[in-house]
Amino acid sequence: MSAAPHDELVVDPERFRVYAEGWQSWSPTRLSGPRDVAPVPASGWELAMRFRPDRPPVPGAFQGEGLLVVDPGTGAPVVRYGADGTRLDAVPTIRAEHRDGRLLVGVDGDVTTTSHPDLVTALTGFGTEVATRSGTAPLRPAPRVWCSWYQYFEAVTAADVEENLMQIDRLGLEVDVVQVDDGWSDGLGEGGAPRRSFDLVRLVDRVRSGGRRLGIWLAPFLVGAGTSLARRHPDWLVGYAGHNWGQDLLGLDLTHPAVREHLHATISGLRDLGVGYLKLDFLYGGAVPGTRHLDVTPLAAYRSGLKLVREAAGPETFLLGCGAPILPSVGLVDGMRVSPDTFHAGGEDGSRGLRGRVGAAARAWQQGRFWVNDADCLVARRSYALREPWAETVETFGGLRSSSDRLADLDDWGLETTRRLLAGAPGPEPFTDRVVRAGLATAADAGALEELEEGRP
Ligand code: 9PG
Repeated sequence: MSAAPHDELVVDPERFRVYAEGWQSWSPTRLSGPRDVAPVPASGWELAMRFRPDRPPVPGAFQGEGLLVVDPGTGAPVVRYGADGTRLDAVPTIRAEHRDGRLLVGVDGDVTTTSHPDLVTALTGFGTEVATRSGTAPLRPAPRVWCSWYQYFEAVTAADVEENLMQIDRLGLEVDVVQVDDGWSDGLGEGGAPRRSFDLVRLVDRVRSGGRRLGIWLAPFLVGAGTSLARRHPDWLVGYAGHNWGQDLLGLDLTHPAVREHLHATISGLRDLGVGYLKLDFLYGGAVPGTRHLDVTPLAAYRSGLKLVREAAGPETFLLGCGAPILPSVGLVDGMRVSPDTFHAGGEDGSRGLRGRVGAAARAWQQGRFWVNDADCLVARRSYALREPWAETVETFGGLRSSSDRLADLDDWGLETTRRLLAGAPGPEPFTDRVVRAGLATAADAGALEELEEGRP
């Protein structure tokens, strides 16, 4: 980016704090101080899957996507640099560099600069103003969810889901949506149909007969480079979107009429089956830089794709964004993952840390303003070494509450915690200022900072 100088701010070199909004759900978002070094990607896939790929971060600078807030630490007011919220398809990148008691702020687009008494007021005010200006509809309460991912991963079967459905009934857990995650289908690149062993029609029936809704995971905005779709329709693809499932990923051209038709058919097909909840994952793929059928910005393409999904899914379907650009998704999803995954396959010993904690804490101000915040699923089984601090994080910062264990395996603590967190799910209202403040304190604790995933994927 060519950042034009925008402001120069006098700060206390020992005490200043910077809040920098990350690009998408999984991007680092934290409150940094003079000694903190903002993370930079170590590889191309990390740039694609953790950052804004066409605005690579500069080492030594703090970078916010659409929002950067500075507490100078001198007693002077907090200064907020932010998108004005009327055009969510144009999100400015804002960089701040510390030089001897001055923060040099550069921007590459329209930014509004305002003063505020403190960080909490600056952030909550931004949330309210952007939501109002972009015309966000009233938020709906999030359902309580059971999710297959952090127990079964891609090996999930319909029988696993049915077993847990039975347990939900037996245990009387307050679950509204039973959500099947990745593993039920070979994805959009292979037509988006269920795997042969996965009888979706029967599952929808079972779930609905108990008065619940079936939820489904899908990654609608990208495909693997080795899939049949990618081979058959090179003109549907935009560009590199990282690496997963053993192959490079390519973003779809959401302005291409044939892609739109394919997406509409896939999603309205799920709706017709009776699916009432969609976890829309890897959404950043719709916003990758590149040439598209229509000459529009990547973010305009992204928003038009997400609007199409909403239309095809119907107004009653709950949409959860994941791996999704934050500001460009405002007003188009009901819930949003605001943090990277905390639990990883094979990570029972907790050695990979509480990765989701900092992001979920830092973004607490978004709850009830942009959407319902999803901090990620509770994992409460005894074998997970970090189950207690993770449950505490979800209880404090989770607006959407979900459980992801084989319920039959839970011990007394696990079951009691799962029951309490589901029953105590907050409404779609903003968290109190006290929670937002606590979130910033958590996000500023350098010892708690999540690190980028080493060696993944
Ligand atoms: C399903 C999972 C779960 C999970 C999502 C998302 O960088 N990566 O390679 C990467 C892979 C998977 C991932 C996040 C990052 O997890 O957050 O809840 O739905 O997909 O595949």
